[in-house]
Amino acid sequence: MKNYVILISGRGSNMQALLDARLPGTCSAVISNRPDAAGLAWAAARGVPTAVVDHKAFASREEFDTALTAEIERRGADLVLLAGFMRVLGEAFVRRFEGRLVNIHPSLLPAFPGLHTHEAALQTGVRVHGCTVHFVTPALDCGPIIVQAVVPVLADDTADLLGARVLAQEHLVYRQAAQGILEGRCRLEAGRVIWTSDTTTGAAVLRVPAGA
Ligand code: NHR
Ligand code: GAR
Repeated sequence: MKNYVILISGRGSNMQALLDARLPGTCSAVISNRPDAAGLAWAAARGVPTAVVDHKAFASREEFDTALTAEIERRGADLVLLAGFMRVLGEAFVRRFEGRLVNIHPSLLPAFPGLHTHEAALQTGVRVHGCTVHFVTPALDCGPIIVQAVVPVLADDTADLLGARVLAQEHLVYRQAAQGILEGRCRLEAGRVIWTSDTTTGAAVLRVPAGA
């Protein structure tokens, strides 16, 4: 069985969805850069080891990245899943975990990288929005795409309503991506995502919920 770690900064609903999915692997730790992240208590209550690497305790981003690397490697992780993790990671960190470092981003990349994606989608007036699971590369929110889900943008949407619609899909596609990687059906090869076996059809990697 492979080991994976989940990196969080806050609520941890994506972390919960991953842990509830009973993935084919062992979660060796949930690690937060914020000591007060609500997700830590939930993971601990489930018997999952937790750790904090507080970014405020380090003088530079590089030192934080080094401490985070040490914590992850101490847990022996084959896969690192960013789940609402809010610190930009440096090139050395990303290179070290290349091909086994994955993020979920709350927009249909390459649209709306960065923060406040639901506000940006409403502001821009797009009719579809969604989320993206991608391998992490040094360039923020630009890595090779594993799976996406779309949702409609509705007439009376607020950022909260739209965000909740996206979040429900995040929980589904993140477990799909993590399962594929842990089972060896999805991998990064020469900067492209290769899905094998039953997931080679478009339907498997683009999730369109009923009503979208
Ligand atoms: N690191 C790299 N190198 N590449 C990516 O693609 C990354 C990454 C680190 C995190 C998640 C990402 C997202 O899905 C992610 C992808 C944080 C920020 C940010 O600006 C931007 C994007 C993402 C995560 N963070 C501020 C910072 O100064 C802090 C904001 C805060 O603490 O609230 O690091 O959107
Ligand atoms: C999720 O919507 C996730 O996609 C997003 O933050 C939320 C975290 O929720 N991630 C980012 O914006 C990364 N910059 P969660 O803690 O309940 O999973």
